[in-house]
Amino acid sequence: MTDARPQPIYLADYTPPAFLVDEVALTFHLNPTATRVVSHIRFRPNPDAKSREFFLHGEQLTLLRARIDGVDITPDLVDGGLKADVPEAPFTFEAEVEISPETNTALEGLYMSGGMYCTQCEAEGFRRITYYPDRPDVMAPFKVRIEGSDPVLLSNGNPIASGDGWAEWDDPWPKPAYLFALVAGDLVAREDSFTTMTGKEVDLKLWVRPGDEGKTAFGMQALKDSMKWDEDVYGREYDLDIFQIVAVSDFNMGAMENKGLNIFNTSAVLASPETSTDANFERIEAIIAHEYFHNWTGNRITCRDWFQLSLKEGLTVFRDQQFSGDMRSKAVCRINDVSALRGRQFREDNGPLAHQVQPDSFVEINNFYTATIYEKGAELIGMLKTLVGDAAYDAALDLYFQRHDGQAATIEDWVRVFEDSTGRDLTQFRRWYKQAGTPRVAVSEDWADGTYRLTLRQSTPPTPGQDEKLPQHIPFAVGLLGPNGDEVLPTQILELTEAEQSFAFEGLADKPTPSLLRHFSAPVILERESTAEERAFLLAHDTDPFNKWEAGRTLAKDVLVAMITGEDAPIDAYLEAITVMLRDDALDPAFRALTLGLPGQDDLAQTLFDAGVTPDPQKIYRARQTLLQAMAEHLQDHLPRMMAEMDVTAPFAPNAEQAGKRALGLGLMTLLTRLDGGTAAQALYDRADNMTLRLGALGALLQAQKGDAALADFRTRFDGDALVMDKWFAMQVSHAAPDQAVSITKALTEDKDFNWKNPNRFRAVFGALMMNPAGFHHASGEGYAVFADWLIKLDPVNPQIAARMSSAFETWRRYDADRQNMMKAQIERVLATDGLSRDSQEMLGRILNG
Ligand code: B3K
Ligand code: ZN
Repeated sequence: MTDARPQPIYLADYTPPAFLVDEVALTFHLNPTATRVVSHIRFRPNPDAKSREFFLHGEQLTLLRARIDGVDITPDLVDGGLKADVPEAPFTFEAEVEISPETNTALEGLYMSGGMYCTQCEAEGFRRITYYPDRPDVMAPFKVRIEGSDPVLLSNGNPIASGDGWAEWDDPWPKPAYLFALVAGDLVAREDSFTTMTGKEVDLKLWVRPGDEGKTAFGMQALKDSMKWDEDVYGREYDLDIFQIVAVSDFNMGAMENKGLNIFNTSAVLASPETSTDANFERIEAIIAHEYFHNWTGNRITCRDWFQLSLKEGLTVFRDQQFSGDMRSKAVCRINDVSALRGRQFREDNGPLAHQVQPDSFVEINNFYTATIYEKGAELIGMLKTLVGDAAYDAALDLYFQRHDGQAATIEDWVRVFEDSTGRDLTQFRRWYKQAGTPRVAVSEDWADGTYRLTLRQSTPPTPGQDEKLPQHIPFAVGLLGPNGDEVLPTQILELTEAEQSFAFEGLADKPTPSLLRHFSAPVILERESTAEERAFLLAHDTDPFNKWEAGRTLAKDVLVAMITGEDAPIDAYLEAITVMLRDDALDPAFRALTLGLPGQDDLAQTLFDAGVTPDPQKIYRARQTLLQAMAEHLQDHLPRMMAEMDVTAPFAPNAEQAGKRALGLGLMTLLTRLDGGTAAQALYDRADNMTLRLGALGALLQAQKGDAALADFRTRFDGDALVMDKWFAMQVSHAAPDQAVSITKALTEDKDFNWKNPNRFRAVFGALMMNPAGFHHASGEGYAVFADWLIKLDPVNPQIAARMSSAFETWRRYDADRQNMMKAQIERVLATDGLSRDSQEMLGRILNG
């Protein structure tokens, strides 16, 4: 199954398809181990093609017969597909192949999940279903007939006809094969409908296994909200008679935007107060929106090739972030988005896996569904909007939809739309797509004669394969505050285009305090010396909510870094500032809850590394513990009253307002657990009637090493509910003390319910180990060894997940020589595994050599 030496594919080698497809008709005869797929494909030579070679992708297929224009042929079966001699004029290619969904553990192509058939074709899974030009620039309408014994038989588009044991579907919108979907199983639907902006009635169906019906109401509402929002904000109307979502237990990622038939990981759609946390509800709402929004940004306008992936993903993430901001609190959403960006994308961009938003080459495209393509891609859209302004952004999007509807487009097309509609030259802005790495912006300032001068210097460190970096076009939002905290200059967007540039603000009475990079207006790292007093001042007075939070975060970081490096830590200033902020009833509880959270261990490790200090994971862990203890003691007298105000036991509703109160209440309770030995947390656990409180209380108890009784209760209570049991697995590892994380991980892998072939369960345990840096990086090296053991075990079963999880090792060069050697040895051990997948070879090779 593996190439000895995986060969990269280059963007520069793109050539148009030799043949285009006008029509596809597929018939599926479903059978777990011997499904037959009969295809009729109408081809026509592409007038723009450079070659006339007829090649169809195909992998793991047994070809039973093939015909051209009704005449049997014997095609040339070659590596990765087939070749055949074909006429110069339009022709019909027919084939019958056999595939085995039941033994397909990679969960790509047609596979089975708990007895139900489902598909995942992005990026290159369709070639495991039948022979086809499996590339996104070949778009065609599909007709599908499904024959099988399951009661529910679904595919893309509109239902045409059905009878006992069969159903036919017609998708009139030309689509690339990666958007194909088929589902068959014993399913039940929550049904609803949506009337579009032009009065068309769309049937909505959310399909789940019998027994899960009670977890579908929230998802359906999120879908309707998304449909309405896309009409109101982007003028985008839905375009089929029916829109369906299916929940599947075994799924490699969150969800997939197949035309008219979205397939979702159960974790990304099923929700109920008893089984889902507020964070789950929020994520579900965002993913449903994301997949729905793809109908226009991804499906109607798709990508020419996979190097353009961010064209659909960056834009669609940006749109789902806008949606969440509108549905919830804009400020809190922005802070969460930036935290996720820094946690995952900055980590990627500053390590061996750094790559461009538009890469020049890849070995396995599945390895490029990354935080850089998605989240940095979304930041690029946000920067464009900031640079051109809201109205010009709307006009550009209108032009984009008008100009490229029905096309397989490129990132260049996208940027050109902005140039054409605004008249701006975006030559330099294009660098954001082609230059990897996180730019640093160093700030210096000068104050004289009523003029405040800000000097910004930008530089981007080298990344693998890209040593030279040029200045980026950075929208840099700035506001100025006077000595009494009033804003003397409201937000202005400075455009930083040179390596170094100065900006003067004249006519000021006093030296101002700058509020820099407001709203996090560009994905850069700001470098500026500051004092605890200035940070506390901004935390108290900044009118930009993002920077208000940022002031608290940087102050906490200064404190922690000083504690770790043995310098004077401004702990008191931090405790004072945070107390004032936490007690400020005028502030949204969700915002206060975020401010209560300390910078994570990985974030601190990167910060230390950037400052030339080798991070010690145990010291980082201890510093955080010490500061949390100090916070608990400092806030001691206020905790009961503040917690009572949050009224966490009010009847549950999954809205942002209540979620914010629960977040703050639980944050405070977790501090209280450090003082009361867990009494309050146990009481809350015992009376909790929703998962947010139950899990929050459990987490607090685990942290205090008092979680045994609650853990046992949790298991009994939710035995058999896979999604909740994922939490049971994850919590034990993520909250384990550093010395115990590995032994707990090992014990859990022996548990009868450790169904490791299920991606959610595997991630629950090993994703949690990644999230416990002090445990993973334990000096014994056992965290590395157990991780590598399981990558080796998973790789032949599900290479996509194995490759993705191997990023646990991406920060290996940050650490001391012992840890580096231990990690390197484990990476090499995995790489030396016989038959290692192309996916894992590429990832681990880049991690090792990048
Ligand atoms: N487009 C899919 C991701 C497919 C991943 C393939 N390895 C989900 C999304 O971004 O909406
Ligand atoms: Zn997407």
